Amino acid sequence: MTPLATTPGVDAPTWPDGFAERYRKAGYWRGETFGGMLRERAAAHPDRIALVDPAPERRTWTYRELDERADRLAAGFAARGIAKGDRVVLHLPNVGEFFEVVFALFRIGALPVYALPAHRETEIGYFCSFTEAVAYVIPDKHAGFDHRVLASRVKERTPSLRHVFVVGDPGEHTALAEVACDPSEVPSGEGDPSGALSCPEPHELAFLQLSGGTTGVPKLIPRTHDDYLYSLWGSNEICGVDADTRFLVVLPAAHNFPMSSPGWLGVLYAGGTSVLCPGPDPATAFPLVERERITMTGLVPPLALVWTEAAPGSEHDLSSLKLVLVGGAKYSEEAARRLSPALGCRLMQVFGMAEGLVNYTRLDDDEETVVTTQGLPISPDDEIRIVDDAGLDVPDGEFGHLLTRGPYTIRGYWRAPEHNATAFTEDGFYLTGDIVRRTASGHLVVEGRAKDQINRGGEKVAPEEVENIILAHPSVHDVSVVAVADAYLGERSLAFVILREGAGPLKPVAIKRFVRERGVAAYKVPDLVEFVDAFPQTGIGKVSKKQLRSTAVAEQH
Ligand code: OOB
Repeated sequence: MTPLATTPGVDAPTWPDGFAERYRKAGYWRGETFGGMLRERAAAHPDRIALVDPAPERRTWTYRELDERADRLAAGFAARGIAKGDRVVLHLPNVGEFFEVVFALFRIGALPVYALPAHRETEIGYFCSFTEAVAYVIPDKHAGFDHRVLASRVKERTPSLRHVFVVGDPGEHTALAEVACDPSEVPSGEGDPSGALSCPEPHELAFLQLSGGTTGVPKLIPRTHDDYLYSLWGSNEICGVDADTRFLVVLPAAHNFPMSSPGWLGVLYAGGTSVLCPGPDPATAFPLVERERITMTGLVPPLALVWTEAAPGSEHDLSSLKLVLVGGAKYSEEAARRLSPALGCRLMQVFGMAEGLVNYTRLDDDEETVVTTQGLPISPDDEIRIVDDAGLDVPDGEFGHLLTRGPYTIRGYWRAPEHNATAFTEDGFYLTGDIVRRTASGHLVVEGRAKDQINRGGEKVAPEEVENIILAHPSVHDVSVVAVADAYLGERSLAFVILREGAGPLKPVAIKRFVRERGVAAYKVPDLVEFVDAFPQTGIGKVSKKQLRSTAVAEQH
């Protein structure tokens, strides 16, 4: 067994030297950094449009503008003492400033921690304290929610958190608009973004992504410049992304799928244009597709369904659309078959994970393959194992647990040695928790999941996290949260609750309200609540979630 290497400052197991060398030699890891990538693109085609933020009034960023603004913001961050390796929790919706901040942080080697717009105080408080973040970046208000109030509360109890930067009206915090300064004003040695000292190395961390999660708290995923950049240009080759690509960022820009598969980062890598979509519904997105001549986008299955249904009757010209990627959750074959005719473009299925491995159906796959499989890995060096419960490889065509290792799949979560011991094999394979089979052509078909997780149309819920919250309710004795089938989302969540003896009758809504009031992302509030007297048990006395799930399914029909 090869011992896992740990790069100082990375705080997580990383690729052993032999592997790293192999990935460099094979040309996967090209020794680039994100900061350097933008600088090169800005020099090569300064006046091309990199970004369009259409709302409330249309703003654009050329490659040169994005590069210069990132430099000025990097200088401002450095002047405030934000330095290489520092963590910064980024909690912005799809607005242009998101990209300025990300590239400013890349440039000084500070690490964005990508929170999702739906996250609330519980998640944000945890990200800030666990990562010992020095800064938190927010909008003033978004979707009716005042982020400044949340920020004040989190700042009060997080000693490391020195700065809150606000896009818009800052209230008691600092306006992001006031942070940027001339790079020459920053004394050298304090992270001058143009100075070599502060520049991250390609093998170092670029950012921390969030895991979908199966445990009480989400795990953080450390991605390096080398490995993530490979997933970008590898995706670009498969999806045909080039300088003419006009990508609509429909899903939250902070999620791995719209970021890198091939996503807005892939499109920037190729010199194309990303257009930010203020909302995912056809009424918002279709006019933008027409006006901005969008060629490509990425959707989760429930959205793909809504778009498929809305397109035929739409008055908008969607003919610029060439490719729609669908992934994040299982896309039913029937729904997949209807997409291309309705939208007049190609479909590509994506089965990926923030931990690394991404599979795509290919542009030259026949229709059957595109609608019935979840694709092939990006890299010839993505190692795929499909094993039975005993860990033995199963033959092609049979279902088993998917294990993977490769040039852009992490070898361990950030600061989580105990969890890493069970989430990875000793020889570095990541246990994805997905049940798949491999077809004769090597395509993977996702059949289900062994991990305790609910996939609400691409939004991942860790039952344990929700159970812990509900257990804090004074009337609750025990709780078990499971997935139930749902025609639109694929799955939704059901909390089975056993009340304490003597506790008065409770309505489902009281449990839902209790969860919501704890300040968590709305998608974690159980969709359904059912009160029961006892849970079915397994042979060794554990709660049988399998049996609970089947009870629920039976009751739905
Ligand atoms: C993407 O990333 P995550 O980290 O939010 O979730 C990963 C998990 C996978 O392990 C699998 O359980 C599920 O989401 N999943 C799919 C799927 N794509 C993801 N299950 C069935 N069919 C699919 N097509 O979700 C993600 C990251 C990059 C690209 C695309 C999706």
